[in-house]
Amino acid sequence: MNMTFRWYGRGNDTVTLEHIKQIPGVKGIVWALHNKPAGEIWTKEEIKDEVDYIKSHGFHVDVVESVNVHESIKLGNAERGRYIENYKESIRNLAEFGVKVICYNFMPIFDWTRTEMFHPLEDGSTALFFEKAKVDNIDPKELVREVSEASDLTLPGWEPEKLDRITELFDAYKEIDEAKLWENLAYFLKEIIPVAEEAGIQMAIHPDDPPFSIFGLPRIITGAASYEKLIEISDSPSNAFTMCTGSMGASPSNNMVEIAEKYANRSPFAHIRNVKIYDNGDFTETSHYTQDGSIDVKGVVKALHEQNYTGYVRPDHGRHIWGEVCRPGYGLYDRALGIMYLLGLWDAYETKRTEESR
Ligand code: DNO
Repeated sequence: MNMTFRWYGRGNDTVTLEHIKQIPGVKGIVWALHNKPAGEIWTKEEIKDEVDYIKSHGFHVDVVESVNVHESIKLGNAERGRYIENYKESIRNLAEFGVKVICYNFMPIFDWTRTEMFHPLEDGSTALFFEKAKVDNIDPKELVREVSEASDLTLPGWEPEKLDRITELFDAYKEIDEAKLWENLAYFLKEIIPVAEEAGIQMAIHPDDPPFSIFGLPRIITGAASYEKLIEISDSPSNAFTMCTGSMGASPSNNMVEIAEKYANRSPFAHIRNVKIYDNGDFTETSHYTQDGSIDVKGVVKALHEQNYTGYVRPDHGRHIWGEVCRPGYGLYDRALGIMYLLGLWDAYETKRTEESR
């Protein structure tokens, strides 16, 4: 387990690399050029500047999250060719600076979606929250406005220009059902996987969050069956997964321990966090501690340990605790606690193995 921490970059994050340095066990920074619009080439100069800064703090830069996929590629429209070429160029450029894993997703229009950024928990902290009935009944534009106002930030994937184009985007997706979206993903993978292979990079697709359709838009990376389909498209080691226990696990039909047992070897990157799911389909994020949520986090770590998992791991969304003012889900404190829990579990399984082999 190679422990990492996601960071949003200089001037774009309340957390600094100096802070992260003080969390035990963190080896690498999960980074990105966060101001880069989807579809544009990540130039060598820009990459070098960020990589040098991160490395000067003693961290590796092996994992990028995300190189976002332009909407034209997901829609499979006439402009996709140009954006796919740009994407290939970014892959090659990142490889030159030692990047090993690129996380990306294939969710139409929205990235992860929540209805509340600062939902109060019983312990006095706040956390991200998903209210199913609200998403089922609200105009997406309204939700985006509400959430951005509450957090001073747009939803991920929600660049302001997208908001202006929302009607147009939704119209374009009227033609796209799940089968068509799979076709467009397969087309994209057939183009980029050979480039990734040559560059020594693993493309690790992130599951849809939440892992079911919202606003009538298709969502296809939702569980083990999606993984089987992806392997069918290409069983190259470069066609890989980001295992995200909180995203995929937000659907009670996904047993994340079984998924970890079966797919860890195809997942060079893992996001480990907990969510508490309610019977009505709502869910709230919680601490990483197994007992606080619905995901068997300790079972997942056990499954990884049993397979001698050497992939990159990061804690994921944390609660907002001790009055921290931060990006929703991406504060320092609760994610640091998450790391200590994950490392503690790992050490305990390690000790157990050593004792058993005596
Ligand atoms: C949420 C994240 C996602 C993830 C992208 C990957 O916090 O896990 O936004 O970075 O979906 O492309």
